[in-house]
Amino acid sequence: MTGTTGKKVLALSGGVGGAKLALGLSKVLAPEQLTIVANTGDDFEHLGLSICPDLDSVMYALSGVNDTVRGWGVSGESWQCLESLGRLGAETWFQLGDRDLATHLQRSFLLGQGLTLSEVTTALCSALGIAANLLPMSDQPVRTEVITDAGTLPFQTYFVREQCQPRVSSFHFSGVESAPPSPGFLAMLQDPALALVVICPSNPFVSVDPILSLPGVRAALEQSAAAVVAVSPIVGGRALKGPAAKMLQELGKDSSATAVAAHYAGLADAFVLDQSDATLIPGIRALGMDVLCLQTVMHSLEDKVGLAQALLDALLPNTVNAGLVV
Ligand code: FO1
Repeated sequence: MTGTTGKKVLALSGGVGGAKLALGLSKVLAPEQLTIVANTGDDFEHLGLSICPDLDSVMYALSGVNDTVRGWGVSGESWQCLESLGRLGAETWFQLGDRDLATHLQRSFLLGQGLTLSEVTTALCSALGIAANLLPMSDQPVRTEVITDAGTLPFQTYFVREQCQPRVSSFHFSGVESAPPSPGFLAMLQDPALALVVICPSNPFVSVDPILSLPGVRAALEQSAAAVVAVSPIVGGRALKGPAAKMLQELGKDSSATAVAAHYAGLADAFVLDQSDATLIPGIRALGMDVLCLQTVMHSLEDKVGLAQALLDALLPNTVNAGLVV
């Protein structure tokens, strides 16, 4: 290990796309250097259980049990409980696998014992052998609602039950005004060692905006001495995963990395776009951001580590090393 300086990195993540970069960062930074804050606007209560999809996507990715083909949940999953629930007349549109269910049961149990969501997340991560610090954005509930031509829909109803088909016009983060950032998130925002904030390639509207909308977060990031870098979830005009491109169009914007950069203008000091989008560089520079043109499509572990290392080399030189990569 060479050149670890004690500088800290904060990653803001949604689910699957963000989790890929979070995993890469966890391979090139020492555990005490990295804090990952996950969106909890996707959370909901289902069949009496507390479901936190983005926290779980990051947690499963960091512990290597994520299903990379399906994109969510645990690999090697079975569905016997869901089938039995169906026979009992329960709702089965939100698919809870047997292995994944254990997470929701244990989380719900610990929350019922009075632990905060931060404490529960730390306990689950520790049990899964995760060294990096993963935190919910808040310990208080925030619930994303999607305003669509089919009415106002809770996020998972829009995303899973309605398969993102309704046309969106705006978003509402119910409860956000009274949801302070989680204690660990707040501490990181105030930590003088914080040198870099990475907005992962997650959906800007429903994965990142809930985090930025928490009281004080945007202002803290704007005033922070730490550099803020956002990684585009749009490559070649298409979302790497999920409805980001469709949402951009329905909101009357271009489905392009430039539109994502414009969304973060005034907040991000630098923007990362894919090498295949290099023609967009001048337009993004004109928004007042430095531009990094990197390979952002992450299929393999090498891709994830490569993007993390390239980001840190560019924005935090002399901070990381190659020795931690396993
Ligand atoms: N996504 C789906 O598209 N269909 C599902 O049935 C589904 C179930 C599910 C269960 C647990 C969990 O943690 C995540 C799950 N997801 C499912 C993903 C979830 O909807 C996420 O919110 C999205 O991936 C957006 O981040």
